[in-house]
Amino acid sequence: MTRAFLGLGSNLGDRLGYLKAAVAAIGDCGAVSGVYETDPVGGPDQGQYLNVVVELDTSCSARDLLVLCQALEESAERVREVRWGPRTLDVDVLWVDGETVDEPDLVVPHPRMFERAFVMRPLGELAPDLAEGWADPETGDCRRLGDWDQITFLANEGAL
Ligand code: A4P
Ligand code: MG
Repeated sequence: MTRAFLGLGSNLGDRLGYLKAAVAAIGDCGAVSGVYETDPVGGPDQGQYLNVVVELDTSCSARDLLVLCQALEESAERVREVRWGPRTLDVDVLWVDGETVDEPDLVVPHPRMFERAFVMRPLGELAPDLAEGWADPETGDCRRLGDWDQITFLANEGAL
């Protein structure tokens, strides 16, 4: 079994609902980071994202995980219009212990993860070893709303 991390983001429609459905579908989630509300990085003018990072303990390769990511995005009825544009759900393969891939449709570790607070802050909660020495570029807002269980509980209660 190998430790792997996926990054999830949503900034369209029922953002938390899309994240919850994806986390439920992943099933063998080891742990889910806190939920962050973040200013969009790149792309056109668009709403704030909710971002989380999920840890897996898996026998899947990075390529198997890409297939999973794309299936999750499809379940969220994601429509690809513009690169870095608004989306119901984006799921990226961030990191797979001991594996690097550099192919046209798959690059792991994710090439932009180390520049992004919306990845590194939640990732650092689950994997301090991967975030060691990382300096927050402080580009835009990246606010921790709460623990995953707490935020999903409050949403179920209608308090969010
Ligand atoms: N691809 C290559 N490597 C990977 C990987 N490690 N994981 C390919 C997932 N996909 C990977 O992605 C385009 C192609 O990347 C896929 O076909 C896949 O084969 P996409 O999801 O279709 O398009 P995209 O997400 O718009 O482009 P890209 O370049 O993946 O963007 P990023 O880097 O994922 O950034 N701001 C905030 N605050 N929060 C966010 O979550 N996300 C993005 C997307 C931009 N700004 C954001 C956020
Ligand atoms: Mg993507």
